[in-house]
Amino acid sequence: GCSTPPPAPASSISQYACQRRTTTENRNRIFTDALEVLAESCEFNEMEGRCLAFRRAASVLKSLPAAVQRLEATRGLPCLGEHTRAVIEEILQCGHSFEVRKILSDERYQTLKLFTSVFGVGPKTAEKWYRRGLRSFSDVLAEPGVRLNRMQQSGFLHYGDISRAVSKAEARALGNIIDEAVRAITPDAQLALTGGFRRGKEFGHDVDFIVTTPEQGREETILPQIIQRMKKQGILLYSDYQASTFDVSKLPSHRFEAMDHFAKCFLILRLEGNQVDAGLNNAEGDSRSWRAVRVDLVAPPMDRYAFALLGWTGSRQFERDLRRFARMERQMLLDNHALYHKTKKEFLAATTEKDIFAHLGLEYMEPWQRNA
Ligand code: 8DG
Ligand code: MN
Ligand code: MN
Repeated sequence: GCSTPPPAPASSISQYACQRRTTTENRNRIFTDALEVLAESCEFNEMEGRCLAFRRAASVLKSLPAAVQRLEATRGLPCLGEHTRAVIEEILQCGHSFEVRKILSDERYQTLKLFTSVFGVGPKTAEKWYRRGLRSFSDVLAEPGVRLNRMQQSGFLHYGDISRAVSKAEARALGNIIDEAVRAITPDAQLALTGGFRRGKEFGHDVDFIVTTPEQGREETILPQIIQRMKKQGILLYSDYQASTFDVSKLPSHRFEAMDHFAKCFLILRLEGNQVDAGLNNAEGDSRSWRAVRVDLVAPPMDRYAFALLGWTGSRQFERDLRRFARMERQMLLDNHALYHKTKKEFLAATTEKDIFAHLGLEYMEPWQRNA
């Protein structure tokens, strides 16, 4: 006879990553890896909307407590469009997606992926080089028309080291080095690990730290002093320091991709093997006693510390959805500097991350639950 479809399970999963607890344990990697290739391919082709849709879908799958084994299991999940469902179904049936395989073997995708893996090379530069007919690093380095900036020169110089993942033990060793520098300069400064390692990741592409001082304004001079000290120690391989352009009266930015205005620096440091408890994560057959590591430092004023810590802890998808949630569900604007209530026309102060979640009416999420 005529059968009615079974009712969709009431979805208890939010469309916002900031309302889903996502640990580093991803049971759906086979799907999320495929979706992230699709997202990246869209990014290379400047299709931002589709890119975001694939990233949102991947993020929802990362939050699931179990692997998806049948397409029906995805019924009622938010952010999964027709295209994503087709990819999931194909992987369930064949073990892989033909569309993803095609992208992975595409010359343009491969070349842009290679070029953007260099520190200082974004999609725009990669595209420019590709359009010149360049396909390899040796093509780029031999091309007289290509002028590398200082960041890109260091990116090529240390490519082998900084394209290799940083381990937790290496992150800890760097934490000790930076902590020692901070102590020597300003004993009452506050230093914390942020980024992926704060979220409990085992490996990262860099190590991120946040530092502040109780004395208002002192935080603006601490980074140049840390850099100076590391230079004297002979461990500074590259440094790009950006002074603060922070303006207290500015409303939080609507644009997610806008960088924050705090004093910060992007570094490449020399890490000695004997400083790392578990040894260096060096390439096989590489007997060097040191490796180069990418390190980011940000120094917000103390009264913005909670906002900066929340912003720099990530993940990027978690941050995007926090801001989207604030705007869409609470009529508030959130960024790395502040939280602003649009209808009340007032700033909401916070000294801890918990304060910010509370202002937003969100359950608190621990850093290791923010791996969206
Ligand atoms: P990974 O390094 O292990 O790959 O992961 P991650 O630690 O999550 O990524 P990241 O690229 O180091 O970024 C960490 C967080 O920092 C991320 O949520 C974005 C945030 N961030 C800002 N401002 C800036 C900025 O100006 N530059 C960079 N590179 N990251 C920033 O909020
Ligand atoms: Mn990081
Ligand atoms: Mn970083």
